[in-house]
Amino acid sequence: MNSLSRRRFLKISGATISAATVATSLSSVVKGAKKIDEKTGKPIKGIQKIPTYCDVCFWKCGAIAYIKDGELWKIEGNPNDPLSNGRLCPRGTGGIGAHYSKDRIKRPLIRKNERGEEKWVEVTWDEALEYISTKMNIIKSKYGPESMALFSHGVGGTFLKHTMKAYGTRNMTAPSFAQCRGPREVGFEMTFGEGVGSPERTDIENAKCITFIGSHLGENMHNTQVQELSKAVKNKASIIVVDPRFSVVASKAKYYLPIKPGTDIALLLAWMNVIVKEKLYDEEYVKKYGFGFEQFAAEIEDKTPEWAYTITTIEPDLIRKSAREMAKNAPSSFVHPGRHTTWYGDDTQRSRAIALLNGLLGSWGRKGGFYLPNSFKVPGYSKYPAYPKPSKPLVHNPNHKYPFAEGEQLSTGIREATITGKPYPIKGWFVYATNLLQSLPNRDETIAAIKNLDLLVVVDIVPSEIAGWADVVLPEATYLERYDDLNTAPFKQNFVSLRQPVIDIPNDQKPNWWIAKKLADKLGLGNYFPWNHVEEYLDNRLQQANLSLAELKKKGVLKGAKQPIYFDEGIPVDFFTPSGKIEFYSLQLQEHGFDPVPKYTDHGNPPPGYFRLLYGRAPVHTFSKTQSYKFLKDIMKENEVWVNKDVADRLGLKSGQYVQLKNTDGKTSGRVKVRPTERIRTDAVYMVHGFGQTSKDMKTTYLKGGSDSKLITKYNVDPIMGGTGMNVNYVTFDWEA
Ligand code: MGD
Ligand code: SF4
Repeated sequence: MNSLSRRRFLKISGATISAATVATSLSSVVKGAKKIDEKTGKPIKGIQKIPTYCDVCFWKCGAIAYIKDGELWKIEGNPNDPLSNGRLCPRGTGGIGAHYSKDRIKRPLIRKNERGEEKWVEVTWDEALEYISTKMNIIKSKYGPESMALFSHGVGGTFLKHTMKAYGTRNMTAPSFAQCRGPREVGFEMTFGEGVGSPERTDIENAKCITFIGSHLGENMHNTQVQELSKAVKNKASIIVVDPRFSVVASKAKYYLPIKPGTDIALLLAWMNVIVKEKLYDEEYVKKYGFGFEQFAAEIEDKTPEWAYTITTIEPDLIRKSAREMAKNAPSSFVHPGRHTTWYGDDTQRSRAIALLNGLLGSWGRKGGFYLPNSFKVPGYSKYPAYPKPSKPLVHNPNHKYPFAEGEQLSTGIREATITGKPYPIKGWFVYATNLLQSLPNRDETIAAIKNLDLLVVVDIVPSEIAGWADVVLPEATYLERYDDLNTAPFKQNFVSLRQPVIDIPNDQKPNWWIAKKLADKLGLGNYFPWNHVEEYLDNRLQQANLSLAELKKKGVLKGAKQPIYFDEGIPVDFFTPSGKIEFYSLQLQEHGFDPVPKYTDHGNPPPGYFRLLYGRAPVHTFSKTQSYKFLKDIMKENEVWVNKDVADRLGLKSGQYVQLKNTDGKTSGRVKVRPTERIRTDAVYMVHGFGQTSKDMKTTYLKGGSDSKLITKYNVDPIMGGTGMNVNYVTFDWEA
């Protein structure tokens, strides 16, 4: 790819992506399946356009796949889809790499040697499912069905969840709560009575001022939000960015605050201090909808910018100016809630401070702030039998140790139960589309848990690191080759969209619905799948909403009538908190022994010679998922470690030189290139997550770049909801790389 086409590829515009570039590189590199005409038995001639929705991340943008002479050619945004507006992000456009990945698993595998040795025998589907069901039946009779747990990330897990519930367990989790957005959801729920949800309900396009706290939109590429952000920038919205690293969005900022890592709560308190003291908040809104404002104001009385300066290193003048800027533009001014919010272990309180600041700005329910989303009502499948009731409680949070961890289950809680055997033993893990060695902190704990299992099944498309530890690996068809459940995510505009196969399955891979159904048959639970093909399931759901699968297959997305999304448009003002108001002072937190108004906690400094390890996203990759995808791999095949230029000079580190990072527990990252830059503070280093993969069968990704996950041995657990703060590790440069 020459530099011009590469630049064009990176631009978020399906329409501008060079189809010629995509097609030429593709045909010369790898072959996928051909779409065969059932009548002639030959590849279908000409171009077919098939709508579906993307799965390269969890945003679920509507897309159109192009099939040329029977081969998957390219994928663009579906112009009718409200999430993509006809454009995919670079990862979505590179999604065809999932189908063409050279590393794909072709047939089911059963482990030959010890766990983790990655030695397999290929088996038939019948043999693999027979093996799994036999083990699951033994676990059920010895320990009870609750001793099986499901780790599942993404919509593809829907049918496996159904099988697991029919089998008798409810221990089910994803890393997207305790390792990602959990604290944010809980912090906002405690304040406004509702979480932020996904897609986030931020009205970026209509905002006059947007404040980002470590949220690096543009590198963290959530398509709709990035499109809206470019509109907001074009409309001259003020951008305020708080980040120890000069991120891409910082380059658009009117005010950039290079904060000392771990001190954001102090800054948030100081901003609120300025806004309250200078009476810049929305008095009418706070009076009408707020609870406990006086007590809140008293708590932040002494949290002046001068106080915050000594903690955050941000000049008081900059704190005041940026606070006034956000207040001046209110209520079309909001502080972005972020997404990956598990940083230091007091993350619910930081998220609550963000929510409180938004409360002062009056942005909840307002245009240019947080809208109130709608979702398309499509009932569930109508003919399922009732599930058996588990006789044991969930294992993830025994005795409500984390009192506000009740919405979703804690992945690390299930891992802990597997290690300790308490409150009861967990003996089987079914892992769907989540690479737990990359996503859970402290690998040694994950491996210790795996060693206690009688059964580990992994469903993946490639031999990922977690697959390397499995007893059975089940190869799934990619999202381009299968149906999944409908997408009716709450958004500004209600809609329903369909994922459907756009190309044939190349080998003996199977879609998740087939795996779930066949496993249920083997377990004697076939009555839980009264449909023969997933199309019947989808049609049943759609018909109940007076829609048809045939129509959705043609269009990919169907939209409902526009509905109001702001308080000003007549939406009833409801806050589902105990007081029915925005809780500036939280009695429920107080009752559980937590601070009713967030307080700043010191998170320490790196020891001499060490740096705080920060990590994040790149626009062309999703976690550890896309590193083997053609095109995406070519654009970014390894990550780099960002280090301040002065520090690099002092340490004699050269640009592009390979080093290894070592943390205070002696764990190393693998080889990673140095990127000296002025764009990061001297006390931190930064790398993109998902690289440095150690699965030997992943020929394209093996030991490419450094792994942040291997360095995350320490984590601070959030006492409110059990999230794992992972920005608490310090690293130094290991010269022997
Ligand atoms: P990935 O690491 O991308 O995400 O954590 P995960 O959900 O574990 O792993 C996805 C797995 O799914 C890969 O093995 C991939 O090959 C497989 N896969 C891809 N497509 C398919 C498919 O179609 N079918 C099946 N069956 N499998 C498929 C994400 C989680 O990680 C999240 S949400 C966050 S925000 C956290 N981020 C994060 C971080 O930034 N740094 C560190 N160190 N840890 C983190 N943990 C969290
Ligand atoms: Fe796909 Fe990008 Fe949309 Fe995610 S944001 S669903 S990767 S197009």
